[in-house]
Amino acid sequence: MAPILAENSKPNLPDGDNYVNNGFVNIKNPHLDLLSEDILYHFDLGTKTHDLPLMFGDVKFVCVGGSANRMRDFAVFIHKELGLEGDGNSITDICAGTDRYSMYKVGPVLSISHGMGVPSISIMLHELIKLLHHAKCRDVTIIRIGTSGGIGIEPGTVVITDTAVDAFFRPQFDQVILDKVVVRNTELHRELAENLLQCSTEIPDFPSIIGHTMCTYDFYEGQGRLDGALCSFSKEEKLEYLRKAYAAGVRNIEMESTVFAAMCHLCGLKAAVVCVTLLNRLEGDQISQSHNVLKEFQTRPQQLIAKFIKKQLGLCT
Ligand code: R2B
Ligand code: URA
Repeated sequence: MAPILAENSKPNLPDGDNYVNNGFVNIKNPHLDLLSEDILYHFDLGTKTHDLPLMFGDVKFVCVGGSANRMRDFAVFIHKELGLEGDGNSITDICAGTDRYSMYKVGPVLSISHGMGVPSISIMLHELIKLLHHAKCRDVTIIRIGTSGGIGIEPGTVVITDTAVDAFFRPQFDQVILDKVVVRNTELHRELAENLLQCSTEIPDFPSIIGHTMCTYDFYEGQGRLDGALCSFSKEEKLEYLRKAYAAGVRNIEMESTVFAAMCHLCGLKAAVVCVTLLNRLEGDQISQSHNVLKEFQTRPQQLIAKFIKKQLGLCT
């Protein structure tokens, strides 16, 4: 069995505060200084080929989400919401040289897709955090906007995550490094979550709540679904598990929040997770709402984040 190590989640800052490093991200890799060039391979960007401070130095908000189309839609939406000049539809994909991720910049907002699951978002986050470092960005807030399965709540509810938990309801992310398991803290920024909940009270069109979000490594067996290609448990066992999750404070299930929370926390990025629920998992497994309903649901986290960003920029009260 691999040794299990608990990682000190605090960076080596004098006052031990993760979020104090003159607002810069905390890169924790001494080897990076030895590179003559850093190639952000999956973004098709690099420190020698691109002027990263010029391209990204003014970024204050990074919004990440699974689908490339949704993150493009968000870029167009936030362009309109911020009242920026020009046609939002002419926004171009900064990562057009690769089809791994898409990235759009709209004023101080960066909108990036991360694909599905922990490995995909983790690769994106390594390169994004290095990008923010190379670009000398300061005081950046990062928010994952996504979809999820709800537990015991009305479909269409937006869940603002207070703590990301694993499939055993533990607030931790187990990162395998060489032949060891390193346990990382999945704390999210409490004040940011409360701030987002406060913003949500000003959007009466849909319910928003704060709760724990469970992150799994799979959509089917990993989330207790009965409708995958493989299933070895009964409906009663599934419901018992989901009810246990509910009792532990879990209100929704998705596939990226623990690694997102862990990496952002270690690097001192203020981070939040805001996901809409597409169904109530106590009622079923299949996502059977109409295309139009699902499309509208997916705009909900975007509406909330747009309101938050506008408030932060002093564009609304
Ligand atoms: C939510 O939805 C995706 C699976 O359908 C996954 O990326 C997630 O976290
Ligand atoms: N995304 C998930 O990971 N699970 C769901 O049930 C719905 C969306």
